[in-house]
Amino acid sequence: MRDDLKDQAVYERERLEQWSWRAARELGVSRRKFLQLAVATGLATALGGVRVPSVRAADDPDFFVYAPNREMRWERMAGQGYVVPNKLFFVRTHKDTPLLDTTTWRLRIDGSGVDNPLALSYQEILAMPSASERRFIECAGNGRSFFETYNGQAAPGTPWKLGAVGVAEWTGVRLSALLERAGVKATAVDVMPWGLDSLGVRRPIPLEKALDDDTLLVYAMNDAPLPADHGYPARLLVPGWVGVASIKWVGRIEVSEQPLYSTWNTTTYRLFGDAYPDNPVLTSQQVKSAFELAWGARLTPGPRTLTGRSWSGAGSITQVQISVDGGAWMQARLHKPNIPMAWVRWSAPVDLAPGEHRLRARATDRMGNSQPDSVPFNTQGYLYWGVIEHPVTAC
Ligand SMILES: Nc1nc2c(c(=O)[nH]1)N[C@H]1C(S)=C(S)[C@@H](COP(=O)(O)O)O[C@H]1N2
Ligand SMILES: [Mo]
Repeated sequence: MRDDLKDQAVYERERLEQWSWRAARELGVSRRKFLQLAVATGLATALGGVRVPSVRAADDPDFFVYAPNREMRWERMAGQGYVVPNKLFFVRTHKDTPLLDTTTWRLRIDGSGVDNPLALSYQEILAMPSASERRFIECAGNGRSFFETYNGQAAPGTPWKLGAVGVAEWTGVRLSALLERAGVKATAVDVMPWGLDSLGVRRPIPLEKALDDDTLLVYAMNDAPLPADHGYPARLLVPGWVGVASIKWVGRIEVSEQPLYSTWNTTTYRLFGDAYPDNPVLTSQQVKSAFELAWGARLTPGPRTLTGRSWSGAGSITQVQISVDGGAWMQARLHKPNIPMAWVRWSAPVDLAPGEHRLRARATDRMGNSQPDSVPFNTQGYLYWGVIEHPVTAC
């Protein structure tokens, strides 16, 4: 008999450990690694990692729906401006969308890394100098379905094609200004925004990233108050990084002199698998390209202009090439603006004979990263950045 299991805290801790070890094992983490992570995180990490079933719900014509997630349809971006309208922007929510009331909502900033812990109201934040940035937010799992297509191995999770990305103009206050107000110490190392959703999704970023000029606490998206699904009343924008860093429904920002951990930087959002013995933690997104076409689009044969967009978490795009049916690579024309950590629109003329075709696009970014032909598998299906064959039919 384990009497101590009657103590609720002990019981809960033990069950969480059992549960999270099972989950970690399913994800291919070694026991040693798991224990290292568990020690590092005090097991507070065990919550989360809970997988929401990917049910293809309703027939919302604007999205591919994997409730509660919604994938943008790339064909809807043809002829759009630089940003994705809010009503077309993809949604990735681990569990639920909390409906928060700005009259009672507060943003707390606290932890060992600040001298003046504080709690700010919505009004107080709106009264601070604002900053606006056009940047992408992209899910680390964007492109996951292509591991099945090209590596013959499906990874669990939402089977996104390329529509779990979007650029918006985000408006809010610089996180650096908030941290300064809270008296951030020179000895602080990590900054962890906490979501007010029921899972309390949270993931730390290093202080250096938190202090970047374009890292924002956002309260408006394309000039409208942040929609509930995108984090109302406030979310983080962490440019270039995996989407999960851009925590929605933020209620607390913890600043610490010690490294911080949660399940979202230990058991998930790392690379696990044979090709990644060190299980690197995910930070920047890779370089990717997408055509503004439906998957399997039907096009009229003959000459036409193909359009698309390319982006990278490492900087602006320097070159995009396209190829039809495995033929020679041709330079696409890049259209301004070409904003780092956002995307560039491009176009290229083609002449399609009647029949089925495979379109490929590949981009290179300022750091010289160029989309590869293949990508090694990782068990959670993150960061598929290989060149994709987009099927179309001219008829
Ligand atoms: N609190 C909270 N923040 C979150 C999430 C979440 O489930 N809860 N999902 C993250 C993930 S995985 C992504 S990709 C982005 C998606 O942002 P969007 O739904 O506004 O497109 O939000 C991130 N922020
Ligand atoms: Mo994500």
